[in-house]
This record gives sequence, structure tokens and C-alpha cells, in this order.
Amino acid sequence: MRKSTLFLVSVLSLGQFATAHPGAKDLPPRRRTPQPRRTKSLLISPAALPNLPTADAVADLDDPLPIDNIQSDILAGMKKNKELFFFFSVNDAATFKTKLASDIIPLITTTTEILSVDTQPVTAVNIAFSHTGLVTLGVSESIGDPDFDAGQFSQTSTIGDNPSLWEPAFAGTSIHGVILLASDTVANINTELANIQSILGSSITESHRLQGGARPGSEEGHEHFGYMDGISQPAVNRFTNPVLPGQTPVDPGTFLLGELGDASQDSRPSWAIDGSFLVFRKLQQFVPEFNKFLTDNPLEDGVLSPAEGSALLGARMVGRWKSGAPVFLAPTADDPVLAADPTRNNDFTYLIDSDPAPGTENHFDQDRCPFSAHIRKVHPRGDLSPGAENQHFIIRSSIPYGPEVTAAEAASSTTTVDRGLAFVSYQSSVFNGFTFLQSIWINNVGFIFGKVDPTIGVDPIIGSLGGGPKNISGLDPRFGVPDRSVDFLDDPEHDVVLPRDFVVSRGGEYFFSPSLSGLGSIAAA
Ligand code: N7H
Repeated sequence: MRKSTLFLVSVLSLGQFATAHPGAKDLPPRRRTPQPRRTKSLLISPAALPNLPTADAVADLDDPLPIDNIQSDILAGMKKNKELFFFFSVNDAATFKTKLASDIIPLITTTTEILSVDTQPVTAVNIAFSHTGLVTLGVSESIGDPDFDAGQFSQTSTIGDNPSLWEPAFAGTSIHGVILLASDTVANINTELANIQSILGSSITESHRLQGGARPGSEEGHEHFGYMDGISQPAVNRFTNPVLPGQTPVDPGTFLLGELGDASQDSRPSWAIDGSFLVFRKLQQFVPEFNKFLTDNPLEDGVLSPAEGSALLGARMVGRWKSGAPVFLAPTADDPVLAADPTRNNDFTYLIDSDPAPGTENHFDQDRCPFSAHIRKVHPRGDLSPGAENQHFIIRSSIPYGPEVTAAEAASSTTTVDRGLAFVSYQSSVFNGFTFLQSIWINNVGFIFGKVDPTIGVDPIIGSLGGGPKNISGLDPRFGVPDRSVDFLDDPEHDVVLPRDFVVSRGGEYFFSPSLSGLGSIAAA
């Protein structure tokens, strides 16, 4: 959409625009009356995280994505302040579809709306359906994704989960959908939820709910272990503008069905185009236990203080310091100035030399970042070819849940209150996105570069070998680091043993987040 068109949108209501603009003629009716305007964004904006583009910047691109027709959570990333996940089952499909068409679709927030405070609603609303949900609503046509069809519970062994640890609500396929409500206050969310529940009445039953929220004060944007999260997201062609240094431009079909880059682009049903698969995971974090492990096992080199050695171990497990600075660029000490600069904090690959001599091996080095580090496992940045890496990009839209660690938990190093990450990823193929990352890279002891060390170990943050101890090599940089003692250099395969999982899956489900026009088709099915 060009700027002139955007001006038209700003003087017309979105509903008027949808009927006036020929390209939007298939969109379902939108709000007829302007919502109360916000003065403060419902998104947080820590300095380390890339800004979202403005609607004008998207419109300036060639052939911009139809962001009036794409639900707001898919491309917005990890910036919500407060977010509620409300899981439900459908009791009365006919009534539900009638209400979906008449009252719920007009509440759904589009990508265009989320990009500016002026167009954000008080509470952003998105909706997505599981496979059994679509079938219950009479949508029998396959979208073409076997993992989505099977549901997450059937895949626990593939993704390394222990099904006995799952919340009962997620065990099975009884969840039909999820409503995502995001705002800057829980009170706003509760008001909108009450409105939606009153609209849908007894046509749905609540299955489960999880309230997420950004952590308070200076921890805003950090997940519960304390690390800044949401820094590295792929640049989506025809949406991201500007593309920041280090961001990989990826075809939109990696995330949106039916767009260029979707491996099944030509076979998707038309109503599924510009929708995305939403993978939800409730990942509990054992923060006091994680902190005790770091305190008890500081990396030592004769120079670092115990506190510095503990911080370095944690940073090498993640691949970034708590500030967000990548260990590859800041290998021995945190660099908060680098971390706060989105033009530099993501600008690196794992190649040793940008201009290697012909025939020189340019990868097999973990002095500056372990092969096992969480961010290297899930995004190998040049360790593999672009053809092998780029199809596995996901857009993360997660948010922490649960309160801060209590004084009693910190003193006893024992978790007694549930907290963690409400993990959300968007992709056009559940397998190429979440399932592949979790099963082929994260939980694989030989990835990456098993030929150098076949027991590199699983991802120390989210990898699991069934809950027991995990041997990880490369976390202790005993080798190759200049100006360290001889002892530090002599044992490249030295393992650090993690005694337990510090992240435990409590379950989840695979959902499909349709476009707005797709929601209209579902309502009419
Ligand atoms: Fe991760 N963490 O705090 O350690 N993640 N993650 N993640 N994650 C990232 O770049 C974390 C999880 C990805 O491009 C950062 O945003 C925690 C799952 C991907 O360089 C931090 C949990 C999956 C990236 C964390 C968790 C991923 C990434 C660095 C669970 C996929 C981008 C900040 C409780 C299946 C990598 C940033 C890149 C980054 C953490 C889960 C994937 C700090 C605590 C389940 C693709």
C-alpha cells in the first residue's frame, strides 16, 4: 500500500476502507466506529530490540505484504507488555461461527493496526485454531501440514517432552482454539475477555488460560533467567524496513502460507493464504536452580572473579550476555553499550574469518561461542549454507509468565512458584520451523559439527535428554583464548555437566492463525 492509500485509510474508518478499496474487497467487515485511541503503546520497546516498521515504511516497499489482512501477532515479535492466552473448546459450532462473523472478526487486530500507537486498539485480539478446532467448525479441507494435523501431544517423543509433565489441558487434542489478548494492563485484557466471553456465551468452554507479562523495571524485555530476549528475528521480505545489519532477509512464505518461499505455495487452499502456524509451548523455568548451578560452577582461568566466571558460563550457555551482547562479539566480558545498539548487537556470523584463504576450514571454532550455545543451535549463522539454514527460520512472539523469584525461593535455591516462557513461534511449516529446531538441532548431541566432537551435547538451555544430567563440551573455553593460563588451553573436549533440565515443557499445541479473510471463510464453512 502506497502512502497516498494510507492517507485514505487514516481519514476513512478501516471498515469504510475495506469496502472502498478494490484490493480489500474480500476482507470481512471491520470496525465501523473508531476505537478509543491510545496515548501509550501496548508494546514495550527495550533498546536492544529492533523496532517494528511503520506502516509507511512497509508501504514504501515494492509489493508490500497485505498487512491489513494478516493478524497482528505474526509479524510483531516479542514486544507485548501483557498477554493472555485463553484456550477454549467449541460446544456449538453453528453459534460460534455466527458470532465469529458478526462480532469477533471486527475485534481482530491487524498488522497495520499494531504498527502505530494511533491505530492500536486498547486490547489487541488474535484468534487461532487447532486441527480439531477446524474440523469441529466444519473445515474439512487440509491445509497441508501433517504435524499440525497430528497435534503437539502426539509428538512428545519426537520433540523430547515427557508427557506425564504436561498440563492436563494440553494432553490430547481437546483444545480447539486460542484467543490472544495483548495490552499494557491486565485490567484492559480482562475487560476485553469478558466482552468476548459474553459474545460467545455457551458456544465455547474455557480449557485453560495463561497470563504472560513483561518482567518489571530494568528487567523489561528479559526472560526469567535474566537474558534479553527477542533481539534476533529474521527480516521478512516485503515487510521489514529497514533491514538491520545481521538480519537475514527471508521470503515471507517461510512464515505465511501461500507466499513466495512457502514450499507448498501452490497447493494451499485459498482461505489459508496469509495465515501462519502458531506453535504454543508452556516452558517452565527453574530459575533459582539455574542460578545456583552458575554460582557453584564458575568458569576459572586465574583471572576471572567467581561472579565473573559464573556470568561467563551462563553467557556461553545462551550465546549472549544478560544485556543481550553476543559472546561471539564480546567473548570475555559483557558489553552493555553493544547490547543496546540494534545496528550492532546482531551483526555477526560464526565464521572465523570473513575472507579465508582458499581451502581453509572456516567454521570449527568455539573459542568465542560454543557450538552448543542456545542461539548457535537454533540459528547457526553461516555454519551451514543459506539453503540449509534459511528454511528453518521462525518468528518468535513469546512472553514470560509467572512472578519474579521470591526471597524464599532464592534463599533455598528451589522453585516453588510456576514461572517460565509462554513460547510462541510462527512458521509456514510446523516441521520446518519448531519441530525441526527442537528435534534435529536442539536435542541432537552431535549438532553442530559432530565430526569435530560427536558429543558436543544438547542445547544447554532448552535441550533435554529425558530430564537427567547432560554433558556439554565447549562451554568452558579452556582452549584458544589468548592471555589465559596453560591449564586453560589444554582440554578442548572438556565437558561441563548440567545436573538437570532448567527448562521443562508443560505442554502446548499447534494452531493455525488465519488471515482476516480466512477467518471469514471459516465462519462461512
Ligand atoms: Fe530461545 N534464553 O533466555 O536463553 N532465546 N529461548 N528458543 N531462541 C534466544 O536473540 C530462551 C526457545 C530461538 O537468531 C535468546 O532474541 C529461553 C525455543 C531462536 O541468533 C535468548 C527459552 C526455541 C533464537 C533465548 C527459549 C527458541 C532464540 C537470545 C525457553 C525454538 C534466535 C536473544 C524457556 C524451538 C537466535 C534473541 C538467533 C534466541 C532464551 C526457548 C529459538 C536469551 C529461556 C523453544 C530461533
